[in-house]
Amino acid sequence: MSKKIFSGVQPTGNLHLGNYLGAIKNFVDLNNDIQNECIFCVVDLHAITIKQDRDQLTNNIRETTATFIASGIDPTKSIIFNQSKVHAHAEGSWILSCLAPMGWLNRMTQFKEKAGKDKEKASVGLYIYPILMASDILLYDATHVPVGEDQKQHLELTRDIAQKFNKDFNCDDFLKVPEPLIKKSFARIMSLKDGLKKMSKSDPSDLSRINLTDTKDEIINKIKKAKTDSFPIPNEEKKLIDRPEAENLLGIYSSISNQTLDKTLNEFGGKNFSDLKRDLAEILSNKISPISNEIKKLINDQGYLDKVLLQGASKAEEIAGKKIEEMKNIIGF
Ligand code: AQP
Repeated sequence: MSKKIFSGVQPTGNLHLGNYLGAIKNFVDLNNDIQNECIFCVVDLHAITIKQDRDQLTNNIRETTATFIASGIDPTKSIIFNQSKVHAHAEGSWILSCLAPMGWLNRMTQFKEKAGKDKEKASVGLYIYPILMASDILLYDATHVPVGEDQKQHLELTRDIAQKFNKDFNCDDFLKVPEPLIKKSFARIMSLKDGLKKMSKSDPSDLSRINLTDTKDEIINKIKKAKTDSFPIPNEEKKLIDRPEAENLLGIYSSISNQTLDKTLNEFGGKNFSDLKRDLAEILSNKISPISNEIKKLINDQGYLDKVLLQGASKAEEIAGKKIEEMKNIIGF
């Protein structure tokens, strides 16, 4: 069955292994299925919900685009563009924010995590971030949205908003209710320094994550320094309870080698973490180094990256521009 895919990544620098295994690797598989129509967005409007440096933001938009292409997304098959170039996203977001109740947004855990204790100082944009995400997805009639597990709640909100719009305006099925595509296992990659914290671009410690631009030596060093515990590796999944760092490293190994956790536990059960770390560093550098080299090459070709984004924006505008006009008509504008 053909799918209409939409997903986005924020150009906030330091794209990492969590972004790759949780999202971008799936984008590539979906791109490779000729039946699918895929749209991958560099969500720069989302990025400014937190203060950004001007030049850094411009570079990060290009670097995220380069990462998509270097990972295997073909810009001649899939649409790649940056969100701020298509006006309908912001317009749709306003319309949907007039319909989504505050109570729904108050439940969003990502806002609570990102705003932290000082939520009075967080931007209003950060609070309504999930509504902009709903607008992104619904404007393209996306049937499926590949995301990491951390975005599941936002996607459920998108579904609720679509249903409410259709009901409030009596326009059955006008906004398509999308399905999440979340990997069943290892959908949340954790920090290398703390197995209870998500691997994240904004973690102040670079040792907490494998960046997609890391060199082979950096990868080896980070895996060597990754936190573990003092017990040997078990051979059964149930023995990983309360061992988040062990579970994370074994999960990363399984995910990058496309094998089950059971198989990895069979391979390493009873061995020391130094054995797992040696093999993990090798398999990661074999996978990440070609992507990293390609990103560095593409970044030097700004003209090409800008052309990909411009052509993508023009195709995206055609789809989203039509949908927003229909939406405005339904409302009565
Ligand atoms: N640790 C993770 N494990 C699995 N998937 C992850 N994703 C992010 N972190 C992990 C998935 O990557 C996609 C793009 O994420 P994003 O850039 O839009 O925003 P994010 O989730 O806020 O990413 P970060 O790294 O955590 O950024 P900061 O530090 O700025 O908050 C999404 O599909 C996400 O699920």
